[in-house]
Amino acid sequence: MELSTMLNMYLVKNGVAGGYVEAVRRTRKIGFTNMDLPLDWMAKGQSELAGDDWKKQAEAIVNEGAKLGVRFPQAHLCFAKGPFDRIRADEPLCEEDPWFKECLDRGIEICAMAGVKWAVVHPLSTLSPVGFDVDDDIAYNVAYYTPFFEKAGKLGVGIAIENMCDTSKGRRFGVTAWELIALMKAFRSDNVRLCWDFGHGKRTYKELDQVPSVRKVGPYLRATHVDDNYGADDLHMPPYQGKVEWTSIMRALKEVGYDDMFDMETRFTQLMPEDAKDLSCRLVYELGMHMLSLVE
Ligand SMILES: [Mn+2]
Repeated sequence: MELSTMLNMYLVKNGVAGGYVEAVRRTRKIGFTNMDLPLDWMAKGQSELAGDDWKKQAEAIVNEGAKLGVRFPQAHLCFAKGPFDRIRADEPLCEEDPWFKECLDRGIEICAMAGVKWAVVHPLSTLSPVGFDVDDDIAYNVAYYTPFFEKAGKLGVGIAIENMCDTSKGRRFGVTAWELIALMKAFRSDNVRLCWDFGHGKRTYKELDQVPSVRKVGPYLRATHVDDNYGADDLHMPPYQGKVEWTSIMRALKEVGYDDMFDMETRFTQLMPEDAKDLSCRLVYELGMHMLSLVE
């Protein structure tokens, strides 16, 4: 298991993303050598990857990484709006919007350019009239994602499907270990595996323990999202700031033989002045290294 971090700590300023090369440089300066490329911003029209010269821009990011000895083992592909935030699937930022599909496809190509091993996607939820029908949800995901996942496979990019969480608005698909494993198996491909977001796990299990689920997905786990919260809002705070059960999670990751990235997915720096971001990023780096030292 190695430490990595998503680039958002520097990439996002006041909620607006842009400047990947600068974010890579600053994140490297703190000590990180493994980075997670957030390729979801372009769907919102944000970042230099949203323009027509995206390939040139992506090359600049990859070249900067190579120059600094940085690897990009994990990435975020774009994710569609949740089922309760939309009426139709072809709304902007939803899976049937042609621009969204273009961004998903573009993201896969950028992952191939950057040597990404596991690109993370969110499960989709249907707007099925039956409601909460897991068979329907699995069929919907397989029909939608198969061409994208096959393209990723041909380019050598693995896909890791991430656990979601229910919200106050209602139940969604892809929340439990059981649902994720059933969905993964429906793709019938070694190139499709799982990502566990411990913050989403806390919001799902609340005062209950998410660790049995971490163990259950363990054999299929190829990516992680490390973030903390109090069991309600999706705060993406650094570990030990909230209620996530880190001590038993680290033990479980070791026991299942997890051997990919321990990937920091924090977003608490977005409103900070730039110099405070360096202090905060350093905190995340040191915390991550400390946590990994516990399971060496
Ligand atoms: Mn996540």
